[in-house]
Amino acid sequence: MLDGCAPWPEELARDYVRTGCWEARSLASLLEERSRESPHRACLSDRGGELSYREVNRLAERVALELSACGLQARDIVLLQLPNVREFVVVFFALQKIGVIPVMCLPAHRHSELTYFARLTGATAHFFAPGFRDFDFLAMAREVQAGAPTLKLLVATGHGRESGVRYLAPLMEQRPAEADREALAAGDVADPFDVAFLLLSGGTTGVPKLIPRTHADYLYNARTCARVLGWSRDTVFMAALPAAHNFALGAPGIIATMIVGGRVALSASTDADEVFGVIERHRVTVLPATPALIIALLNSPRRDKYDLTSLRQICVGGQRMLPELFDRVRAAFPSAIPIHAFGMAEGLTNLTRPDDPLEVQRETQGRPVSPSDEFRIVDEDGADVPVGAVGELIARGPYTIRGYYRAEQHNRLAFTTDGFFRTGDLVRMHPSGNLVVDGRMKDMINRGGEKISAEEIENLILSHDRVQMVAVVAMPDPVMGERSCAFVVPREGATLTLSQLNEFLMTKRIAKFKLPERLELVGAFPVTAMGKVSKKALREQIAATLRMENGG
Ligand code: OOB
Repeated sequence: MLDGCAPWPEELARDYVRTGCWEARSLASLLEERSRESPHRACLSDRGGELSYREVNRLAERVALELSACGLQARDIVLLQLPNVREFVVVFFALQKIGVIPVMCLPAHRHSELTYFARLTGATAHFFAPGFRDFDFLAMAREVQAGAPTLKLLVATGHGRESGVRYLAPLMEQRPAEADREALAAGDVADPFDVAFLLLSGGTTGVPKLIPRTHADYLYNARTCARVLGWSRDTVFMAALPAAHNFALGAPGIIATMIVGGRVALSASTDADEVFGVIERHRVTVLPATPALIIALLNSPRRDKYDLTSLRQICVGGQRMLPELFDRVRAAFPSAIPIHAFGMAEGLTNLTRPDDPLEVQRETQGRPVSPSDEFRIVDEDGADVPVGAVGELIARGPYTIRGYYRAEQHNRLAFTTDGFFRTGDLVRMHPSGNLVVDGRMKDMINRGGEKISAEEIENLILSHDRVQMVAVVAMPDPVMGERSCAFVVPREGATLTLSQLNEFLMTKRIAKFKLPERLELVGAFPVTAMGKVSKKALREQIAATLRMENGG
């Protein structure tokens, strides 16, 4: 396995192969097979139009050959930072064809995160969309490159003439020699049981962690999701959430759609009108969404202007969907079933089933998709809690990782000695056997499905010269679920405003969604019996303040 990754124990790996969970096929072979079997079937659409499976495969071949010619080699690691446009899928599969491992960055990531990923992995290339959302990704890419000299190659979408940058549009227009295409197809370089890409963890520590996912484990994860949801060639899956995120990529996602030979509709925007327009135009059947996106769609006054009757499943995940929201979704989209998706980039995917009793669909966050998933609900000592009681969910199985990439020390905390991943989620078992998410132990803020590590932001705030102590906690929000609030004990005689704090944080060049949205200056922090800062008390304090401000 890739250096810095923890493999599954050998005996178990053999078992996963024997029982058919893991197949000896790569992600590249998935697209090649579909392209052979159903060359003319529609595979992918974005604003630029529609592409068949064969067209996507051809484009990926061209890009793969050019990237090889630029010096990219099997097992190189690269930063893939593309929005939901066709190039995302084309480049992803081009990299797979030549065995190159992408780090699945989000368009929201900035210098700090990207430089860190590049240095940790020794990444050799950075793929980006120069003008996406009016941000100068090229200038950022150059700065990141200056701080991480392994980044030899910058690759941008579109056409252009900037020096030192390769542009994808002309690469995608190349007509490679037949012999080169054949050699590429024949020489599938990837080991199906090795790492195909690195996902990003929501992160509960000072720095985001990288999650190595193998071809076999990911294809199994996606295939099982598709089976549980009853998908077929008629499935039209819409990706409006970032395609690089596990929910939209493969759990269930784009890969699951390609496994069943369905169609993917990409939207680079989550604006309600855009989303509705794509659903109507492409007769979308499955929409994955966070509760925050669903609320925005429900609140849009323009919903009635569109024909949304093609929708069959609205998968809601990333954050808990409350039963009341479930009811609103059902009422607003009568042709669709709301599905709870409680997943994590580390692996374990829980889904409610379309044939679960209504009450179970409404009140639970689903159950693991595979019979080979093992999970336990444990107390602080690692003992199983009584059935129905709340405890931490820990999990292992054929698609749940055994360790983060190059994070040995952290892995000792994040995994049990017998290989269970500690999810940090507090759950209980519903009488139906499904899980209900009840809270979490991990120190993070879940802002509309986007995860913010409290420790990461606290470390940055602590470097401000007016700050003596800081604690970042979640405050409740009716749309986002949570937003982040920074409690600060200022230095003697100093004062600080939220905008001063955020101006300072922006100089640290981090993703904007991580900025605190409220600052509370206090004289001291409440502490626990152990003398630690009580984040629980701070969360309660800010929740009470908000209740008071909103008139009780
Ligand atoms: C998904 O993946 P991540 O890696 O961004 O975040 C995982 C964490 C979970 O550990 C849990 O704390 C929270 O996000 N979460 C949910 C949830 N879905 C995720 N909490 C309550 N209810 C839910 N339905 O967020 C993700 C990956 C694949 C599919 C869906 C979501």
